[in-house]
Amino acid sequence: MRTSKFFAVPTIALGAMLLSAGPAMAQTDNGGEADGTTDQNQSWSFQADLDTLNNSGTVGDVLIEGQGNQATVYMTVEGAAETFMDGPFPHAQHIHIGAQGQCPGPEADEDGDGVVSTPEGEPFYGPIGTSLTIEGDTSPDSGLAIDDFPGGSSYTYERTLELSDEALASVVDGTGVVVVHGVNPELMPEEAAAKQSFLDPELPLAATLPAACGTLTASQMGEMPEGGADTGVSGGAQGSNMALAAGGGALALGAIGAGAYFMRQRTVES
Ligand SMILES: [Cu+2]
Repeated sequence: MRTSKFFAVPTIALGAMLLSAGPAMAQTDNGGEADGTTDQNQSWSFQADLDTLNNSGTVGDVLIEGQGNQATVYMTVEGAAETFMDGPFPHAQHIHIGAQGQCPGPEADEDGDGVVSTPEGEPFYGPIGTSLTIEGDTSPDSGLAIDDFPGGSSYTYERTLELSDEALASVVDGTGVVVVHGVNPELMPEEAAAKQSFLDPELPLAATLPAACGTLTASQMGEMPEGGADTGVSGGAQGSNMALAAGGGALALGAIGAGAYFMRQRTVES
């Protein structure tokens, strides 16, 4: 049976069904090599262009390559706020999940202070599903652990982490949204720049304000390897599949970056 015509959603659902059938199958096995990993070998790939929110000037690209719940996140971010209290401006960044899968427009500014705060954006992109920290915990609990996030005006980010079932389901569902936070207060309306964050009264609103946002969509990179998944199940090809995915990811990210750069060049010229 060929499954290559199916999109990522049904194949992952199929993987989950096979996985739940796993223990029964393992019992009939002699138990020697029951690693159970082949059922989760389905690879997937999602990407997002991060567009500026709140006049921040911040833009970026995201690529997430995954197999089951294991995911490697590649990001490039440019034009972000540079310094905060004499240090690099920390940029909390998350995969938000489980809402409309959209980035908010200016009309989401309910209190009329001229910016769309993180709570004001939540009806569009939802709560935090994964905190894209540099190290340590990646759960929503670390959403404001600003010491654990990248900082400065431009950076690249790469981390392999485990998505929760909820986060994976949302990403696959098309409602995963990557949000980078932290806006230079000089770019904000005075009233908003003087406010403290709604999320942490110890922080200025500028530190948690959404700066860039993009909805994760299935990338073509993720659809192509599906025909090859059958061969991956048969054993030793697993490692090389992962290497291929990672290499392809880097290539794709480079291509995305070049595209974004080209677009900006055109914007400047026109
Ligand atoms: Cu966020």
